[in-house]
Amino acid sequence: MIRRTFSFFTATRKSAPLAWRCVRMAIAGLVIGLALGASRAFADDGYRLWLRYDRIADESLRTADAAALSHLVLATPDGTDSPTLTAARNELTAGLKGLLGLDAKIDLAKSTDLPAAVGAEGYSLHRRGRDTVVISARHDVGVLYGAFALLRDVQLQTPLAKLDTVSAPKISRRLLDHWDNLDRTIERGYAGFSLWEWFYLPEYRNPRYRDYARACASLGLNGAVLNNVNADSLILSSLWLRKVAALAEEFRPYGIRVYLSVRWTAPKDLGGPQTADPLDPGVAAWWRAKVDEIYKLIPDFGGFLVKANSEGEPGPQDYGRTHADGANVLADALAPHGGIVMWRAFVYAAENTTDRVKQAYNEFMPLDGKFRPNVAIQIKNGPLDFMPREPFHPLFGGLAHTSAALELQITQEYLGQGTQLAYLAPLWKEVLDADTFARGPARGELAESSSTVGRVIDGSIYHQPLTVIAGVANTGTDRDWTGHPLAQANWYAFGRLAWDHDLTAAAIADEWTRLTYSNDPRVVQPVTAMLLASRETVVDYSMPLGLHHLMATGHHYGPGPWVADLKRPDWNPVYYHRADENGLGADRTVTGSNALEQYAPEVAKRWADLATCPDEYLLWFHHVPWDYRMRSGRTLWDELCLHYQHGVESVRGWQKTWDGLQPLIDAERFAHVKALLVRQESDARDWRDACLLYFQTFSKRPLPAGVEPPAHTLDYYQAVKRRYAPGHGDEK
Ligand code: BDP
Repeated sequence: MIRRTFSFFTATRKSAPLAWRCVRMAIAGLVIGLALGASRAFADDGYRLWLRYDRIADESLRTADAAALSHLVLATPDGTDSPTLTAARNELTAGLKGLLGLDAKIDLAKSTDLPAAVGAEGYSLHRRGRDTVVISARHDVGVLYGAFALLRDVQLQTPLAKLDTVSAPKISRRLLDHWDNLDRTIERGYAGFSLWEWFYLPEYRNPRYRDYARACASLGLNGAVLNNVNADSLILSSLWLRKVAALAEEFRPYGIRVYLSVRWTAPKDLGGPQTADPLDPGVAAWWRAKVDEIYKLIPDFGGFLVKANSEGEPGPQDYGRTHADGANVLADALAPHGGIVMWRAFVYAAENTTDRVKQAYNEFMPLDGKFRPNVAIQIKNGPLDFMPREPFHPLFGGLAHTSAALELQITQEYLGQGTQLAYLAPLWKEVLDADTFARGPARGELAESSSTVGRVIDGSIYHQPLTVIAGVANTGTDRDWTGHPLAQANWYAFGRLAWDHDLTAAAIADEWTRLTYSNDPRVVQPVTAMLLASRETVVDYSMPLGLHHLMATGHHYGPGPWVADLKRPDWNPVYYHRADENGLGADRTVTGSNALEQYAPEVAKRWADLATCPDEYLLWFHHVPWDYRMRSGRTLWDELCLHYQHGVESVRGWQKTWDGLQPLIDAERFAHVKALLVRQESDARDWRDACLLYFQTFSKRPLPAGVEPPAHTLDYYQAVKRRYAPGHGDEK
């Protein structure tokens, strides 16, 4: 059509009368406009995430699926209807209509003979006869999860002939933590503003709240902490609790419970007792009354998340009390209602001169066993702070009498934020699959890799009753929810791993790509290859070989390895890389801070020895001479340079791959990702050049062959300011 119009347009010869030429040009313009408008209608803005339900093109597959699914039975022990079952029915109706053009008959029934493996939240999916599929569960929410799983199978074009699945989550609390402020900015949020429109609540409820809950439920997530860990006490005021209750109501049909971050001084801040000492009876009574008020409004309220005595936030230590004293006063108030406390282990203190990565372990290990059973200690995956790579946190496996919850970061604070592609499932799997060598009661004769972080947090090792996994959300008001179209994969992967941490990063990438883009192998293969390589690529061009925290100030976006002027020593990159004329890296062996002593002897021994320490953790644990011979046979300096170069080249490779996908991907998402990759390539070069020029002032060695010379001088990179980067503060 556009082609014909074009020839119509070019056929306008000079000799034609001017008026006639104008008419023809106007018609041509109109037709081109209509054609573009029509193609626009088919563009995909990403809002539908992985729940697209577009018609399956293959007719024989459609017919086979439609025959198998013409009758659906949703079975629970009492067989009665509920808002959650209505949500399941709506999903199945819309999904099957969209994917197959099918109007399925959906009935409710009583479930009988449920397999034990279904557990409290799982589901069983099986065929009955030729045309019926039964989704059964112990609770309605299990049916909802089963409905999403069935639709996923249809979307993935999995043959339904042998459908017979039982699936249940390994971890019971699977949460998104929103670092959303009440003014709707988001700490480390790169996809617009907060989804929660506080000012308009509780009266006006944006329909997007349901869409959010639905997306979470499709992955099996079951909770959301609504506000920033650097919390504002206002959230606990009676007015704001009504707003929270409205959100809870919107989320409830999808099985999402709400939780709140609380500020330790809330009793004082909200006009209660003029102290926040956890052992003060007035304070305990205030918390009890506040919790009772919350449960009156929100009967299924989940509990509290607390950041205390960390980065300037108040906490029980301000009153000479311990983290356990603090956590327990909240836990006692919540216990009668079934609520929990997630007490964060992300603590470090300015006045403490111990290596920062050791501080949380030192503080919490002496308290092991002193927390109430409804308290989980929420621990970031590594001992520092969501770096592109860290060894696992030694509290995993260390804490034996306390629930250890895993906190991951979905928002890419230190991995290119909303601008760069970094699929994080490989990072999370590295942690989940790391062997802690924990000596829990279950360890006995267990083989190596049986005490992984995954098995510690799911309760297999120490049998703690409370199991929690939380991901710091990457969602916001951007139309596609996550800013970078491919960052949706991180939300998806977090949810899938929260349900089952034994899934592989590759399997999840494959699923997500097929659901979100296409089942066409010409799309699936290259997109999953990019996703799977991306985290390591970001490591390569920013912080390879165990380097960490080389960030410029404020935004955590670009390089600043030279920064040495921040008020706390442990906020400065120089504190972490320790570059000098002898070499590079932090010595955390016995000759240095001995952070290694916090790990089980099997782990410590492996990482302490240069011969067995993996390259990935080398500069995390060792200060290594510039001429040290790496496994590759190259010197440390040459190896370092080549990692940076390799990172840049990988991004260039993706640019070519992505360009090749143009005919297969809708124009809108294609163009968006293409533009972001241009930016990523340029950012990768900045990282490489800035870091190598700076480290070269110590190594005094030339760049090895194959590494491109930097585009500018070190002074240039040191003067670069990245003003108003989204997510936090400003680098003046
Ligand atoms: C750091 C973030 C900071 C958070 C803090 C935390 O830079 O904004 O408040 O973690 O987790 O990664 O409390």
